[in-house]
Amino acid sequence: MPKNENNTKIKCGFVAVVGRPNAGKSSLLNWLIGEKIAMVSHKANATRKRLNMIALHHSADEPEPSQIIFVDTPGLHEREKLLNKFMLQEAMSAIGDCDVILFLAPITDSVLNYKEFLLKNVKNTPHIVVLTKTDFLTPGEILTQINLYKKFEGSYKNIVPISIKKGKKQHIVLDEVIKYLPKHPFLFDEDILTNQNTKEIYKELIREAVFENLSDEIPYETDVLVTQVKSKTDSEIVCASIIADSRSQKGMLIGSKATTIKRIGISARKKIEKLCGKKVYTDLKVVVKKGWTKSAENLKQFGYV
Ligand SMILES: Nc1nc2c(ncn2[C@@H]2O[C@H](COP(=O)(O)OP(=O)(O)OP(=O)(O)O)[C@@H](O)[C@H]2O)c(=O)[nH]1
Ligand SMILES: [Mg+2]
Repeated sequence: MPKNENNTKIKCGFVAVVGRPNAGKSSLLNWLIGEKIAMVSHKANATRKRLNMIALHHSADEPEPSQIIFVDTPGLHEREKLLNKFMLQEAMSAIGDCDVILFLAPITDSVLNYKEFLLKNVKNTPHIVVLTKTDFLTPGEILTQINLYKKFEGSYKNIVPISIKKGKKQHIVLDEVIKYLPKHPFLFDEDILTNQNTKEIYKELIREAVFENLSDEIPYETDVLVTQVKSKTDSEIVCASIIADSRSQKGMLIGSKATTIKRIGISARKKIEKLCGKKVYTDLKVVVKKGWTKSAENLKQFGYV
């Protein structure tokens, strides 16, 4: 249990990280906590479910370290499919149930997305605007973009332009977040990076491998169910089913002479090995569940409750 229950100077709280699909939310969180836990893709709508990622940070302005529980969320978007409705609901729940919000938008975006977010933040929770991917613009262009947000001054606490590709400036985001956290004992042990269970984390890494190895709609109609993780001292065996929406998608996931499924397996294995630091063996099979993205029962079975 956390050891700081009687220390009234300690800060700890939940920080929802929200923004449109592909804004760079999951990348920013992996970068902030220094470990690849959340799946990332150049394809939009990669994250489907909330994921807590926990940082312990000692800001120079604070007497004690603080515990920040970041909540990664699916991108804010509207679509008809039940899975997409679930995804939006996940993001909206995080907005409604946190102490601070990081609103992320690529620096090149129009401010329209921010205006829409303000309407969604009905509790008026303190928020910081994080303008991502600044490596795409020159310093002058960055200033011009920041100025577009200035007409909303008074709505946000601060604007932080950031690129995860340039330098190690994590403390700029972390110091800013801590200012608005409540005084509260730590909710998790100090060395924990996430409270997500192993199967869920491996699921995301295998999904990332699927996103990397297949094009078009297939990744969006695919999910992963980790059925078993056999953990030994120096190795892990990860058994998982890749769920496809049709027989033809199953064929494409497997590929000619099983080349695609082998590629997915190798890519997933490397990602999991990097995280757990052990030798990993993956055992993947493809299962067809027609219409799963529209079936409440299937969604529940795959963890989207
Ligand atoms: N050049 C550049 N690319 C970035 C930066 N941050 C993120 N990206 C890229 O942006 C793409 C989307 O990143 P994600 O972290 O998956 O975005 P997301 O907001 O979590 O997306 P969803 O989960 O789909 O909502 C990936 O290809 C990242 O590599 C950055 O600072 N600079
Ligand atoms: Mg994401």
